[in-house]
Order: sequence, then structure tokens, then C-alpha cells
Amino acid sequence: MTKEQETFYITTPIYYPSGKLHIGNTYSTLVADASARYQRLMGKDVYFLTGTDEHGQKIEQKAEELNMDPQAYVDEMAEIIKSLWKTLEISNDGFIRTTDDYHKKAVQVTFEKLLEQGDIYLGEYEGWYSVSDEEYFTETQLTEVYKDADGNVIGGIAPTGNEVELVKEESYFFKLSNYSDRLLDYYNSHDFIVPEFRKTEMINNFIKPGLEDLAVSRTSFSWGIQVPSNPKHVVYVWLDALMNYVTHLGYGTDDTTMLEKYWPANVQVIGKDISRFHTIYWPIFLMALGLPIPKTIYAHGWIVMKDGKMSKSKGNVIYPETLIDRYGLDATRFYLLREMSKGNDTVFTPEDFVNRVNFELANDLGNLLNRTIAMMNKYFDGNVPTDKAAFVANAVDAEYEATISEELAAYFQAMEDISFDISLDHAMKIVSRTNKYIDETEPWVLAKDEADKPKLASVMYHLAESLRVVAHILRPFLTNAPKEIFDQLGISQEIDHGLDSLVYGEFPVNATVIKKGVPIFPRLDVEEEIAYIKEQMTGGANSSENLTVDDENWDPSETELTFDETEAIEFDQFIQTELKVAEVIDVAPVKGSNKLLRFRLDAGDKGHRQILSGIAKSYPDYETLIGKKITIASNLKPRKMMGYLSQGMILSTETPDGLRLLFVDEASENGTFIG
Ligand code: ME8
Repeated sequence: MTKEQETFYITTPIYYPSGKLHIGNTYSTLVADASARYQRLMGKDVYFLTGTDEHGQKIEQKAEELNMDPQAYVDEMAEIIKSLWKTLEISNDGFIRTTDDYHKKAVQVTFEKLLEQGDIYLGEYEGWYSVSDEEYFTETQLTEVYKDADGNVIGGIAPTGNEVELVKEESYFFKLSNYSDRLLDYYNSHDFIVPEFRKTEMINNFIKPGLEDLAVSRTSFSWGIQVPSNPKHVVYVWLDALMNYVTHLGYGTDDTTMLEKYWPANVQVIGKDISRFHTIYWPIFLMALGLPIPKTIYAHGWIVMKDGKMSKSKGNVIYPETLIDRYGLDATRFYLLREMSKGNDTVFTPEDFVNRVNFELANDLGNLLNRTIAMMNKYFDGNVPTDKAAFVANAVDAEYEATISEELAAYFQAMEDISFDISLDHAMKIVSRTNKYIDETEPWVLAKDEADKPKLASVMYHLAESLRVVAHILRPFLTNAPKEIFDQLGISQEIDHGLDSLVYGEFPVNATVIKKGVPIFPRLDVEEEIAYIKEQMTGGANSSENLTVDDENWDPSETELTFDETEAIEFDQFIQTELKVAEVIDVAPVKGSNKLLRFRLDAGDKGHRQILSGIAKSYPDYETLIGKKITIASNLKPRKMMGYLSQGMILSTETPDGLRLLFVDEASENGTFIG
């Protein structure tokens, strides 16, 4: 009877298709991919799932902004995300979209079951909601609150840095508190949350103060999965999203074969910001559904920039494609997986990127391969000596082999712990120790004396063998270089071997290396490449073609126009904004604010419109504005500011003396379109 293959189910968070993914977003998927590749090479039956989180207010708003049907929008975005994973050679087995029919039906079944069981009840939610995070907050959690003139809180900022809005709507609630004790028991009897400090954070911040009932449906918008028994409700996007991990395996459908085979997940990779959802709500939902809890939730830290979070407005975003196009996929994957330390944030800098790739890949690994190939050709006609009986050991051989075994053991331990920076550190230590071994044994000296040939054979064997082993242990991380190394060493068949049977000292017999080594990682010009990456981060000139205005009266160097096309919008998008002429009828400062002026305007509408504008400091003599014709964006959604409704935006420009309004000719009629 054959032994049944052990299964390994690993998942990534499912991504919001709300914009282009940067290197930070892609990190969760890279970690899961390296894990999946490793476990496959260790002989496990792996299922690796990723996907997209397509419902909710954020996506609905995004589609609205683009004047698109939400389904058409997510269809387009899901394809873009899938193609990014292809570029990164992600080895996922499944891809779930929460708009997939089977998922929607299974979530409906789940919701009705929870309702029937009494875990969910109908009530009314009144409180704060961050659309960017799709998350509820209590007022005390807000890091900043905005008040109107009467001191009422009318807005604020969530701990995530995103704005919140007041939500008051009928909602179903999940009684989380019923499960607090069971959850704590589970935490205490399992290594559920990795790294462990996140567990303490969850207990102290959320469980100990008492879990509040969670609103699990929304009624103020419609882009979501309908509650079958009360269709004006859509399921809260996080309940919908978390369920993906089991609906993809067939939960809530007639065929649960996959669920029985792979659930509970071995590892669920997430970013630290979504720990609360995965380590509190998710296990509680599973308990309520009678399903086992995943073995490990692995919460990694964030990739941040020197000046904080990556954001387009700061001009510090770096996209994976930028690095891959110029430095290749292996260098990009290597850097990200090598640099991030378990659970902590890591700062991305162009300097670190270029230096890592240069020192470790081009210098250490690339040189080791080149030197080995060159010497093998020179001293042994390219044929790797493998007849150990004919070797004579060098003085350092025993110590060298012992070091390699130690590094290998440490590598495997770190792989099991998903501490990939440490695994890669051990792999690179084998490389640098081997380069040192060359210097210690001086093969070029041994080659001078025929009597030293058995010693030289031992050296050359160790070099080839160490490279074989290194290529194997890099396979979870790099998708091309290991194969290149095997090919150059003349052992292409190694690609069919797993890591579970890797033993040092088993270099295949009869291998002949290639005649001339080909560099696997070209050396980078440090200054040039640092400058290049920096330029890409700010959307610099290189990121799109330079546009030159050509006219004999102009000096082109003065008129060269450069802009980042990735930031450019379509003409269709531009014309969606209505710009109009408006006359100032009245203007007054807003009580309680030293920034805002409240304008009453005639913009050709039936009545007057009110717009609040943050230009008070620049116009202490604001009364002089009455009767002036200014410019406004007129079709923005009305916003509440300091208790007043603001119906549009007044256009202004920055000058050394502060903000200046854009005035138009007196002759222009109120309400005239600008464009
Ligand atoms: O949160 N560094 O999706 P998402 C590292 N749809 N990781 C980062 C990062 C950074 N700078 N920025 C973002 C969601 N991430 C939900 C998940 S799962 C049932 C639903 C990570 O697209 C972030 O931590 O906003 C998260 O793990 C992932 O990107 C997806 O974020």
C-alpha cells in the first residue's frame, strides 16, 4: 500500500481590484508562492489559492468614479491582477473571484444558516465606517475627529489613516461575544498566530475589552451578495471575502471533496493590517459553522518607504513590473523575499535593492558559478570528477563540509518556520563559504603539480556539488536561475528532483559542464541604477517617452515636456468633470475653522449653490470677492464639511503669496462650461 500524500493548503488574502498593485501588495502572494513551491518540492500535495475581493462600497464607488458598471470594472481588473501573477510566475492552483457564482451561492447559504442558528440578528448600526478599509470603527478608536460649529462629530480619521463616514442603517449583527472564550482557548492551545506578538495585540486590544457584535450586512448600497431572506441587505464584504477560503473548496455546495481533502488550511498568509479579520472574525465564523480552524495565520509586516507608507501622492510608489522589466524576475523575487524580516516592516530603498542584487546574486553566486565552470573546463576538460575513492581531502574539506551541513539544516528549519529572509541568508552563506573555500584551497596552485590532482578533484567536486545544492534550495524563491545553474553544470535532470531527497555529496556521475559560463545575473552600475529606480518612483522622465515641442523659435531644451503616462487619464475621464463659471454672491468665514470660507454662488443653477473652500488664510479681505467670476468643478458629490453641505469645488492655484482663485472674464455668463 502506498503512503497517502500529505496535503498542504495555503492561501493569500484576496485583493481588492481597486487599483494597480505595488510591490507591497504583491508581497503576500510572493510569500505564499515560495511556501507552496517549497512544500511541493518536499513532496506534499499542495493547493495554493489566491483571488480577488470584488464586492463592497469601495469597489462600487471606484466603478462609479469611472462611470462603469461594477461587474464590467471588476472583470477588467481581475484580468489585470491575473496577468500580474503570470508575470511574477506565481504557482497558484486556484483563483477565486468573489463574484463567481459558486461563491455567491455558498455565501448566501452560509448567511441563512447563521441566521437560522441565531448567531445573526437584525438591528440598526449607527457609527463610523471607513470605505477604504471596509471596516467599522467606534468613535473612541478614531485618531482625529472633525466637529461642526455646535461641537457634533461629523467625520474623522481611522487608525489606518483613512477617512471615516457616519453610517446609520438597518443591519444584521453577528454575536461575536458568544465565542470569545472558545477563541481564547484556541489561541492558548495552538500556535495559531504567527508571529506571536500579534496574538497579544489581539487579546489586549480587542478580546479583553469585550468583543462588540459585528454588523454583517449593509443596506445603503447594493454592490454585494444579497441576503436571500431580506434582499435589501447585502452581506458585509468581509464576511463575503473571508468565506472564499472555504467556498473555493466547495463549502456550501453539493461537492465537498476538496474541502474534506484540504481544509483546514495549513497556512493563511496575510498582511498585518488585516490580522483582526483573520484571527478574530474568521475563526469565530468557522466555529459557528462547525468547521475546523486553520493551523496558522501568518501575518507579515509591510514594505514601507523612507518617508512612510507608499502612496501615489507622495511619489514613492514602486511597482513590481518596474523592477522586473529592468532587473528580471529572479532579482525582484529575491530582493523582496530576502529583505523582509518575519512580521516586521521593512524599508525599501533603491540602494538596498541594487546592492543586494549586486553583492549576493551577481558577485557571490554569479562569480562562484563562473569560476567553477571556467576551472572545471581548464583542469578537467569540463567533466565533473565524482570518483570519491580517487580524491585526496584538503585540510579544510572536513570543516567545510560540516559548515555546509549546518547551513543546510538551518535553511530547512527556517523554511518550515516561513522565515524566508533567514532561509535565504543560510543559502547565501553556503555561497560565500564556498567562495572562501576556493581561496583557501587555491586550485590554481594545486593544478600546477600532477601529484595534487586528487586534491584538485576533491576541490572541484565540492564546488560543483555546493552549487547543485544551492540551486536546489533557491528553487522556492527563484524561478529561472536554479534551472540555469543545473544546465550550466550539465545536470539538467536535477530539475525533476525534489528537496525532500536532497543530500550533500550526491552530484550525478558523468556530468560535463558547458564550455563557457554565461553570467546569470549581470552586474549593475550602482549609481546609474539607484538613479533609475528613484526616477521610476516619482514617475520620472524615463517612465514615459519624452515629448518634445519642435519649433524653430523655441529652444527645445527649455520646452521639453515630460510627464508620466501611467498617471495620465483618458479624455473620457477628463470630460466627466464639469468645470463652470460661477459668480460670488456672498462669502463668509466658517465658525470654528480658520481655513474655510463659505461661498454662495450663482453657477447658472436654479438656486444658489454653497461651496466651502479652504482659502480663508489667503483671502483675509474676502468681501472683495463678491461679484467676481470664479471657476468651479460643479458635478462633484456634495460633501458635508463642518456641518455645512459643500456642493462642488472652487478652483485655485498656489502662489508664493498663498492660494489664488482662478478668475474669468466678467463677460462670461454664470454657468458657462469651461473646456
Ligand atoms: O485587505 N507591504 O485587500 P488589499 C506589504 N481584500 N503588504 C501590503 C502592503 C505593503 N506596503 N500594502 C498592502 C484586502 N499590503 C482584503 C483582503 S482577504 C479575505 C481580504 C497587503 O488589496 C495587505 O496587508 O487591500 C493585504 O495582505 C494585501 O496587501 C491585500 O490588500
